[in-house]
Amino acid sequence: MILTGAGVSAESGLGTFRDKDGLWTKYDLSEVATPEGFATDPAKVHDFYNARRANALDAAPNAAHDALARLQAARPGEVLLVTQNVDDLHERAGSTRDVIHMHGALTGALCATCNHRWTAPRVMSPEDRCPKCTAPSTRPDIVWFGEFPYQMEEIYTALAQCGLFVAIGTSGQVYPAAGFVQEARAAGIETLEINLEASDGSGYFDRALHGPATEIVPHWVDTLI
Ligand code: BV8
Repeated sequence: MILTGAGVSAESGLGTFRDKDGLWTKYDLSEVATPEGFATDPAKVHDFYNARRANALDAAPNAAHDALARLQAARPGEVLLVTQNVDDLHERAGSTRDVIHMHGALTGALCATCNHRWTAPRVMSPEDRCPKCTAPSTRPDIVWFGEFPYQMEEIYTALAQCGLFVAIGTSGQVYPAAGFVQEARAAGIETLEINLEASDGSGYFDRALHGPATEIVPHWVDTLI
């Protein structure tokens, strides 16, 4: 099982959150990534995600995304990609199955009234009406702080059964994702961290490969394949 974070998309030009001049240094997380923030100022939240959706659509997958797609192709059904990222670069690199977006996706829209889901338009606004119930309560299909991540049952089942747990490009500060390495260790599963540098959770990993994902991941995948 492979958990990816913002670091895997960093070299595609998409900002990370907690690095120098990361997203959370420019925006107040509580205003743009919480249900309370959305209730207070839906236009500000839509603007935040409209900008990220545009960036993601203009970005291209990088060698790390490509290598992970190659690994999945070489081991069909054996490699589950759980991503904290809301961009679709894994899919655009060719990872079409066995990808779980535990924090949602910029390509998704959700109705806060009837829970209907549809493909998000490039630009969303608070005035948009739900295609199903017509309520003006559309939101990005993103998991905000304080909300329950998606497909946790599936993730914990895979985590308990996997032969190797790898975290790529994540600072290990956001739960429950940050706790996966501890679950793996408790189950006696080998753990590997691939990151630009040691993260907050580095101490929990058996092994670590540090450096830019576009250099480390393709080489690691080649040795695996
Ligand atoms: C939950 C979507 C219950 C939005 C995100 C008080 C009240 C309520 C909740 C809490 C609380 N206190 C704590 C919590 C829990 C909270 C939490 O953990 N808060 C943190 C801040 C303490 N978590 C939640 O609320 C979660 N829900 O707890 O529900 C529950 C509990 C148990 C089981 C089930 C349910 C919901 C969290 C999801 C929030 N939404 N994203 C959006 O994207 O706009 S999280 C946000 O952080 C991002 O989405 C991102 O995915 C995520 C993690 O960040 P990273 O991906 O790690 O990115 P970061 O910038 O931090 O790090 C980048 C890394 O890359 C660095 O290590 C860097 O070195 C490396 N790097 C950089 N460049 C490269 C590189 N590596 C390789 N190559 C490079 N070139």
